[in-house]
Amino acid sequence: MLIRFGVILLLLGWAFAQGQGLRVENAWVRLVPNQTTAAYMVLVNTGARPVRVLGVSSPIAARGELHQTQFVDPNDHLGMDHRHSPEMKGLEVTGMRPVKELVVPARGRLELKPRGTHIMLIDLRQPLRQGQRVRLVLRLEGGRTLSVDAVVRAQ
Ligand SMILES: [Cu+2]
Repeated sequence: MLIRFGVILLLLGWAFAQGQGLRVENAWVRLVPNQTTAAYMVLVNTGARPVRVLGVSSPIAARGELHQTQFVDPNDHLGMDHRHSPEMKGLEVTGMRPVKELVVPARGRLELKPRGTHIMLIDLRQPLRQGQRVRLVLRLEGGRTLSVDAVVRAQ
């Protein structure tokens, strides 16, 4: 009886850890003729703790990366970095760089979007098709994963 109870607790703990209160909305992959594309989504954390995304992979690509778009103010002669500025008007996209992790705040959300934080899918195995369903696997801290169903569209 005690053992059975223990097993149920373990299963509950596992189920809780799997979900961890993280959910994904509106996931999509940009339809491009290139070998590399980007994926966007809204990560919603209903849990009381921040959730860290440490990596991403997909069966359609050789490699996935977490990226941050970089901006520069053309009027700023020091070339100041505005990566985290909420006010991005007038700023020019100068490139992007891989980041080690994305943090979804407790009871908050993180939007991956064009000109912002995004997922890079590198070396696509096949050309993308409009409306195609693509699986993305987010690797979370603690060795957990979250499977995401994204749709391919032009924008
Ligand atoms: Cu990128």
